Amino acid sequence: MRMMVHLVVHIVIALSLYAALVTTSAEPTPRKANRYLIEKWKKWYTFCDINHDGVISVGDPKHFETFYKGNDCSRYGGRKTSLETMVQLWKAVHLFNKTVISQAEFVGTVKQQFETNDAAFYNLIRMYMSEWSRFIDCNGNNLLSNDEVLTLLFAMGHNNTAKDEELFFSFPDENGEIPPAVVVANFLRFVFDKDKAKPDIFKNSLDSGI
Ligand SMILES: [Ca+2]
Ligand SMILES: [Ca+2]
Repeated sequence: MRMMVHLVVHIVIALSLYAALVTTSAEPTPRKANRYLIEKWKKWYTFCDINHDGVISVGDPKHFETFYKGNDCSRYGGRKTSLETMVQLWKAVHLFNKTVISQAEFVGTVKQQFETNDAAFYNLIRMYMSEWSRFIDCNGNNLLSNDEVLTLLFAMGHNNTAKDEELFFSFPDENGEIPPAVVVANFLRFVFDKDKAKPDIFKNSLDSGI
């Protein structure tokens, strides 16, 4: 009889623990940015200050606009999206359609998007990076060559060839070229992954001072 009572008590405890667990996991958990993400977003801001004047503004995309106007790909198969589209997307993602944005405003807006509008923001960044891949694929072979990536990094004001190549060779490749999906997935990890323990190619590259 005593054993029976013990058994029942154990079952009741186990069931209530299970119920508590189920209730907890069923509750919506709000997404919160952590310090690691905020640190990465600050670096992202610095990376996008293309003309290196300390602030992101409409002056920055002008740099890559001028650069790519002199970089015609039509004889190689061409780009699959236009420079105008890339300028507009760049402004939407980095300026949130303002004319100038401080680092604090940028990080604050990204944080707000991350915490309140995550799926839409995630899809915007994924689409943005996919469009870049389509734009920089000068020979239209659906792979990104060393030359195509280095041209982009130069257009973005990152003129240290050794650092640029270090980034290029960090990606897993297919016969020396990078599938666009690899770049997109790694950039999404850079912007959205809170886990410091996971390797992050873009974070490492920015840390190394690309
Ligand atoms: Ca700037
Ligand atoms: Ca290519």
